[in-house]
Amino acid sequence: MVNVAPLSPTDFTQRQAPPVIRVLLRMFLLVLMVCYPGSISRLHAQGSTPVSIQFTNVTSAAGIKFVHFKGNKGISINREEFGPGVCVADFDGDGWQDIYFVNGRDLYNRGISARNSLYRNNGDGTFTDVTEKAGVPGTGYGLGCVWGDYDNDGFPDLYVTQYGRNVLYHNNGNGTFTINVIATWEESLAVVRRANTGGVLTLSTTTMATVLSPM
Ligand SMILES: [Ca+2]
Ligand SMILES: [Ca+2]
Repeated sequence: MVNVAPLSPTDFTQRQAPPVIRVLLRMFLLVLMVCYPGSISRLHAQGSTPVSIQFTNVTSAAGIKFVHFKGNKGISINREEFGPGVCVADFDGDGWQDIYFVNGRDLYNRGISARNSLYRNNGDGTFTDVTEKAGVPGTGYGLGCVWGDYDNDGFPDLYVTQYGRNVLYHNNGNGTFTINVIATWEESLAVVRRANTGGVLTLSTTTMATVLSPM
């Protein structure tokens, strides 16, 4: 939906009114300018009032219950302060964007359970946690994520950067994923692009770049 800003009086004379009306309005505005200096600028100010945009927190109403666990023990270290990643894509091709949240882990053996979450967009303003069915809980302390269809099968695949080892999930196209690659370096950022690679998707992270060939 496009918001249309209100027209100022001079905008109206230039774009909307019929020719005869435009001439009359211009004459009227000319009289105003001569007889009442400053009146035109005041009319402009009244006609260009910015549109107020407000947001409402609908996280709970949308069914999203994900809470990030940074896993610190006492004072946080860098890894725990980097913050979680989130990435959005229509993983099941139904036309609605779905959300993947990356979570931390308990690295101090306290028995605290935490996993990443994939929320499928139901198309009615709500989401359903399909992580278990999809098989994408992550395999370690998560930092970032990115979607990209590296094998050109029409379904976006998921790459998760983690402390320890990264993981690449292949989208099977039926709502489930299969682990394809577990990289050996931890990264905090991943970028997928398809430029100057002959159609092959290139995955770049903060400290390395890997070309992923179609399966
Ligand atoms: Ca979808
Ligand atoms: Ca794919």
